Amino acid sequence: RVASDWLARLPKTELHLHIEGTLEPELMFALAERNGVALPYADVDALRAAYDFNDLQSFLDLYYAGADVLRTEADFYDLTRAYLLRAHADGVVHVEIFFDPQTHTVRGISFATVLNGIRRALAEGEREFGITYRLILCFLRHLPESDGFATLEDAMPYLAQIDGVGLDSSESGHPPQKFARLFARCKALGLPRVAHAGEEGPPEYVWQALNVLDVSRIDHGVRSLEDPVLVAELARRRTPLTVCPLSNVRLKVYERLEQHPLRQLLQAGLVATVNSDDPAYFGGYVGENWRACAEALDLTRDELLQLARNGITASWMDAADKVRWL
Ligand code: ES4
Ligand code: ZN
Repeated sequence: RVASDWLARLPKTELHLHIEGTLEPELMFALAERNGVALPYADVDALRAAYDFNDLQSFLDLYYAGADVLRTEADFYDLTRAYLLRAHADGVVHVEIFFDPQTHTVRGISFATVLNGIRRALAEGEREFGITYRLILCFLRHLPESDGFATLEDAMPYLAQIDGVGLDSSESGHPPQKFARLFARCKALGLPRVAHAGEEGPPEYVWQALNVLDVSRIDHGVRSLEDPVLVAELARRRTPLTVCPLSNVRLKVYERLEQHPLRQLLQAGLVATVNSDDPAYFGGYVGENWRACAEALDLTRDELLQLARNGITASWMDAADKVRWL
């Protein structure tokens, strides 16, 4: 068993983190009060008790409802600031954060309000804690591709402040293929691309993310293990997987953490990384994901070091920073 202080000091990255998924019940109630929003829960405990999910969709329903308390630039700043305090405490040196503009613009909140609040906290976090960052705009795949194009239009004045695009929300029934033209447009604009694939969806969705969307990373990707030809291709291309172990257990991709295939991914030669996804909803920030996996899977020092190195390698941080951490 590895020492917990050794694990705590390991330089960590977070490459799969939905900022809306860091909204803790306490902050949700505080923002509801500040903005005059009524929540359908008596208190924080009643809300937390509702975090008992059967699958991805049952989580997403609560996640989108909770995001309704986010209204002003100060709200997005406070949300991101609270997350960065947690990340810093966990020894995170670099974060790549997803945000879902469509969740907010549909409620009449401007793209700039969302972006400015998040970025102000990120810039401050780098000055204060040295946490470097990238920001990734995610398109919601349960909505039509035309909605994604409208969101890309909203983003056009701010492209210099967006480091890449992703694809999230309900996977089943919404294959990457559905967004072929949108991602081609993003590629033409020079935006790096990632996509959630192979979380609940089949290996075929991972193939589409690679070959149709031309992504440089796969978010989740755990179901790739069902297709040996796909595993060989991911290893050959060195395409990183941003794996979220506690998320996978909470959303019942795996019944218990002991059954999580993190070690198998490493042994197959894949660039697997450890991330937290929606930590306020899934019961653990990135440090807890590392600790829980080290324990449940009895990971060795070498395996943990490999995961940490994978996080640096898979990130979009500056080359000089990679050299510094590797
Ligand atoms: C998500 Cl766990 C997960 N999967 C897909 N989309 C998401 N958005 C927020 N969390
Ligand atoms: Zn995710």
